[in-house]
Amino acid sequence: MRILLLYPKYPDTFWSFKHALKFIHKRAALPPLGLLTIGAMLPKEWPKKLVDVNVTKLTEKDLAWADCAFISGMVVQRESAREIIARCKEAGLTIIAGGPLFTSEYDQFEDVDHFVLNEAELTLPPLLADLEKGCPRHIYETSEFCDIRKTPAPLWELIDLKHYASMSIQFSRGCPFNCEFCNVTALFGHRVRMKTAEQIIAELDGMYNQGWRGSVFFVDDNFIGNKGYLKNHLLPALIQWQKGKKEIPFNTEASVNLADDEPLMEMMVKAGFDAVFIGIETPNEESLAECNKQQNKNRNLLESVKRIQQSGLQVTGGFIVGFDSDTPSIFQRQIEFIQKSGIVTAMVGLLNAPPGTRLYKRMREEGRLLIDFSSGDNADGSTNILPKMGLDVLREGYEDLMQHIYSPKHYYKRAMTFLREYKRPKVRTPLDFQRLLAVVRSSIRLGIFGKERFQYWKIMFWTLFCRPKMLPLTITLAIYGYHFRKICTLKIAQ
Ligand code: B12
Repeated sequence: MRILLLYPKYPDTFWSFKHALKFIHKRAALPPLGLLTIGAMLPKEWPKKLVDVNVTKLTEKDLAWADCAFISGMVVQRESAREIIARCKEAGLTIIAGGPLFTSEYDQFEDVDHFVLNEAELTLPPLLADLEKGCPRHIYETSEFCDIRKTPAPLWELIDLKHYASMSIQFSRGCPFNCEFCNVTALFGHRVRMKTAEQIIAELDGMYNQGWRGSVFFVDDNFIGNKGYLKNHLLPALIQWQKGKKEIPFNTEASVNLADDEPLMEMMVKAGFDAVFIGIETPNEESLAECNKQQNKNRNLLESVKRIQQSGLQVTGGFIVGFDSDTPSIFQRQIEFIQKSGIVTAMVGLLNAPPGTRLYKRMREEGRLLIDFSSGDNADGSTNILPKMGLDVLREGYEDLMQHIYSPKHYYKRAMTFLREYKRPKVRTPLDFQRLLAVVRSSIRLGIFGKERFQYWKIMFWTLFCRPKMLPLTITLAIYGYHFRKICTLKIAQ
């Protein structure tokens, strides 16, 4: 069987980084790791071609070549997934779909022949066996969680690495916490399942041997879900792996209790980590209690963020407005928190209730569910629930908040707060030709033609004189700011 592995297009969103990628001539932020992993699970002798439509076109020739299409995607990619499915159907291919989009809403896709839902480690082998017997079913699903120590390494050779700004790798799945709005535990469970340090090293070797020298994102739901294994096995192995090489910068996602563990932060920085995404959600203690965000409660969140930044890890953060306990004063409180924290990349969204979450169940019971699904884009200002403060007040407050924190004046002020606090990590993103050109491109686009030109040169000169080694990071932050402002303008115009 000739297999086409297909990854749909992202819309222009906060996380697409579309407007920032242009500066470094990259076509997408990250590769489709799920599909690369599926590729490695399929029989070796089946010829495979991966088309990520974020980086290249799906041509008629591709469709004519293949017998079967394997499609992946997240909810946010549903429109493009529909178009791709229609084209595959027209071309007469057998269509097999899996991944988060289809696990959440497979009943919306009539033209798919076989759904391989949940974790493919468990649901793909029965499909392959049934295909061999000539009697494949329509749906393969499971309520079990697999042992990811048996997950094969992604087939990096299926993609052209140079089109991506960063690579990704997955060490663990699942999260020990139980936040009411989060679907991670519904999708991946409470128990943190981990790959072995040896598997991770083999995966890193795979991409390194393929020529990759840029940053790597550990796409774990909570990287510090098992601190013991990290300290005793994975981090020592990563520290060892970096030796004798041009070191690779890592980043990941973790819970805020990372701030309580100085030795862990030190080891992470030593292993090459320079940034971490944290679900801060809200400075409102009642809202944290309402959504059961235990790990954020009863602590000085601002101090925690500072401690992490001072250890050498940039904090990027997720924030939510629209909890039942929020009053209209929340917008100003969030603004003050975000500005003081120096969290430059602050993803703020309205509270949503994705299917499968406890919040979804509660909203349905309370008759407050507006639609059955959420847009899938956390930062588009939409929600599928009726908020206590009223939709209009929430939307208006949200738009003002976003315009405030991403206005050049406040964005650059926040960047400066961060740069003052941040301990420069020892591993630096390698400066390739495109990154050098990005310096020129940003000085022209932001420094000459941009609305932010005054703030741009102010921060550049400040960095040059006060923290010269941070200059590449300052340029990156300026470019991100440009992307975020474009997204805000776009969403507010809609
Ligand atoms: C990395 C990541 C991203 C990257 C995307 C990188 C990329 N190109 O894929 C970035 C940072 C850009 C991102 C952004 C967002 N993400 Co995201 N992201 C993740 C994360 C953390 C890891 C995904 C991953 O690579 N996993 C590793 C691979 C190996 O696993 P996998 O893709 O799930 O694949 C397995 C199965 O799903 C299945 N499978 C996958 N594809 C296919 C295809 C076929 C044919 C088959 C048979 C099986 C199959 O088999 C694989 C092996 O088990 C997940 C959480 C998670 N733990 O998965 C969230 C997740 C996928 N993201 C999610 C969301 C909502 C978003 C955002 C909308 C908002 C946000 N959370 O911030 C944005 C939107 C993106 C955009 N551009 O607008 C949701 C998706 C929910 C849904 N039902 O669609 C998840 C599940 C997190 C969550 N809490 O709900 N994300």
